[in-house]
Amino acid sequence: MTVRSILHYPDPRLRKKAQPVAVVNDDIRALVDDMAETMYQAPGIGLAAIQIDVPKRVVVIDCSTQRSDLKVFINPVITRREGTYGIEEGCLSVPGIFEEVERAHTIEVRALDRDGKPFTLVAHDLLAVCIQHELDHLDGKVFVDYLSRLKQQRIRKKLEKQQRLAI
Ligand code: GNR
Ligand code: NI
Repeated sequence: MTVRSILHYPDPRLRKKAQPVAVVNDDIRALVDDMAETMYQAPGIGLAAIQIDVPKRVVVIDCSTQRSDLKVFINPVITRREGTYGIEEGCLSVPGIFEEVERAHTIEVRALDRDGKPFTLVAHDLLAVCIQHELDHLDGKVFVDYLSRLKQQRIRKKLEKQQRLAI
């Protein structure tokens, strides 16, 4: 298992549309393990493969306070959305920025697990928000895309400056 480096907004690689996984094999399980280690080390409550520059439809999430409930979603699809809900979101690819985004309160998601077995999950609240946030990443979308142009511009300038100073 390896901690991988996370791409930062506005890196154009975060804009790629991730491709479906054809077969859940040992290579995919190794990717899942690296993603989990990267997420826990960050620390974050979710990570999409695109954030470590792997444009595949793979997501890991652990919203539990004990950090002991790893959920793996391969080729996830949201099949039902109900209600509205919003919390201040953050993103490991947009460090230091927290803004509320409107999401569905309850969702039903279908995906494959790390053994390639299909499952359906109904999620509410934080877990539902996290799943929607991660599925956006798979389509090249970042939570700041929901904010005003002015806020997006400020965030881009701030992060570009941080990245210049970090080199
Ligand atoms: O660690 C994370 N926290 C978070 C908080 C509120 C809403 C969504 C998230 S996901 C984020 C990790 C991340 O960037 N996943 O893509
Ligand atoms: Ni994110």
